[in-house]
Amino acid sequence: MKKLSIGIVGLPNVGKSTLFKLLTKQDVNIANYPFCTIDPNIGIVSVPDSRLTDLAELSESKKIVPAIVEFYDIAGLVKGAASGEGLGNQFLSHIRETNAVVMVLRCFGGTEITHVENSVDPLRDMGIINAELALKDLETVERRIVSLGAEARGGKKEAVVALPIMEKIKTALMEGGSIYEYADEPEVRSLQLLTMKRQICLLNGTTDDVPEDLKAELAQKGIAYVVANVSDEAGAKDALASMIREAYTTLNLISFFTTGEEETRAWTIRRGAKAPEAAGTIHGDFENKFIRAETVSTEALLEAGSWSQAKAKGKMRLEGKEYVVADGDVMVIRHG
Ligand SMILES: Nc1nc2c(ncn2[C@@H]2O[C@H](COP(=O)(O)OP(=O)(O)OP(=O)(O)O)[C@@H](O)[C@H]2O)c(=O)[nH]1
Ligand SMILES: [Mg+2]
Repeated sequence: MKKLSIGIVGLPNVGKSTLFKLLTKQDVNIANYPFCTIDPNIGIVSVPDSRLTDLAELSESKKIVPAIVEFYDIAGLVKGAASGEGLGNQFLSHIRETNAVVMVLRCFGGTEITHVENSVDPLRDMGIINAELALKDLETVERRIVSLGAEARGGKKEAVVALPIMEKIKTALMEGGSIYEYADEPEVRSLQLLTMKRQICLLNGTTDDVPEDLKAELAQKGIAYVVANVSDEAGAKDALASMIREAYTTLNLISFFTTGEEETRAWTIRRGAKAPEAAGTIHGDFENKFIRAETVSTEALLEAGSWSQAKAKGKMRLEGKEYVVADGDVMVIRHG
């Protein structure tokens, strides 16, 4: 995976752009005005990882290249967006290609910041957002059913197979059910459905602002969440770092490192990836030409104090094509 990308969704005026600005330090349009964001803002955030600084120090690297996450800040969704309320739902296509969704829910109280539903109720808001995401998916699936129908009548075998699956997804979406179980169908994957993306909730407010019913629902659904008052820059910093880590965990991603005098660098791969696939993220050619990788855990390398010491102490392993890369592995790829 070259980079992880995350779409920020939520009702208008709940703090999406404030979060985005905090994450990316970009000067975007923030205002106490619903629909302040119209064009999507895209920001690149580096993944905080103290192992990088430690490794760079050991290697006396000239630079550090962290893993990055791309955040998409889009307009707010309202109830009825699918039928044209607010700004409609066209802008949701901007987050079609993201790997995950951060849903911002307003938990902070007060009346000075306008709430489009006129009251603070994050559990209700979560329902509104999920329903609108499902309606957007329904549009996509219905369009696909029409084209698959034509292909099936024309005798295309894949279409005949895909059609009933698509019908089942349509039913599940209409009934507000989960469609995760269809995630591995190739035909489904290519549609990049919004409700199939992993979600993380950003509860905007203080711990005391978070209602019990919301916590219970999130626990029941197994959705990871982070509580942060995004308008308090200093206070939210740690929470945002843990949000990015949460995204890694939720998406089953890990980092491996390369380190040398030139640079110390983090690479993002899916958990379970084997050494050649990891090599392929560094350079496309390395995957096929992979021979072996000298591998040592960050911990062991730091403890040894240098490459030569790690080797001398037998901490360095020569791993082949079947090696499953572990989080924090430091690797030197040998290729043909
Ligand atoms: N009191 C309080 N105000 C906040 C908090 N987070 C954001 N705000 C304010 O809420 C208003 C809206 O924030 P934005 O970040 O622009 O909201 P948005 O979700 O991007 O809104 P749209 O782009 O219109 O969908 C701004 O005036 C923020 O300063 C918070 O945690 N507490
Ligand atoms: Mg905004």
